[in-house]
Amino acid sequence: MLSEYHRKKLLHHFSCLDTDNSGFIGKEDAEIFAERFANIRSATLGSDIHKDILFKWLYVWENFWSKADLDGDGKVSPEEFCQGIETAILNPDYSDPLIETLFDIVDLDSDGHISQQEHRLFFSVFELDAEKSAFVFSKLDIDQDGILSKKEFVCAKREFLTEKEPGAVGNWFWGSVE
Ligand SMILES: [Ca+2]
Ligand SMILES: [Ca+2]
Ligand SMILES: [Ca+2]
Repeated sequence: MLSEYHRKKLLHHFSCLDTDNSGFIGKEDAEIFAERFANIRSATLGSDIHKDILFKWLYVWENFWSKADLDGDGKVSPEEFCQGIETAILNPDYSDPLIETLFDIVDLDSDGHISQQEHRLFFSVFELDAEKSAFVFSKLDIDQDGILSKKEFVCAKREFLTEKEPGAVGNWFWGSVE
């Protein structure tokens, strides 16, 4: 059973991913994220850059998100989403299968870490409060060196999914849960 806070956090995450506000996560949401990430890289639709990003997002949809579609209607409901994550994190060795892809997408200049500017753009793509980006960034930047290393990014995202109660740094990964 998910704690009340955990459930609230996952539902917040769900609403970030359901970017067309259909009430479900679907392939369309993956396509929208690909388009937005192409836009911030000034890549036109249909360009190689857009195709590459779209490929990554469709990979995420087909191999991970859609796996939570228990009733097979082609879309993931909030209940299916919470249940999918709850089941996945029961494994004590749970490692986030999306993290590599997400890190690659967010690391716009491919220099191996996330800058503050990249983080702000990441928040804008997910329609999270850009004002909050600097605050969240400083929370996640554990060693305070002004960049998010892959390790800092990975740990925070993992904590977001697995931590049951408020207080963990990673709970901030997708902005304010409130
Ligand atoms: Ca479904
Ligand atoms: Ca970077
Ligand atoms: Ca850092």
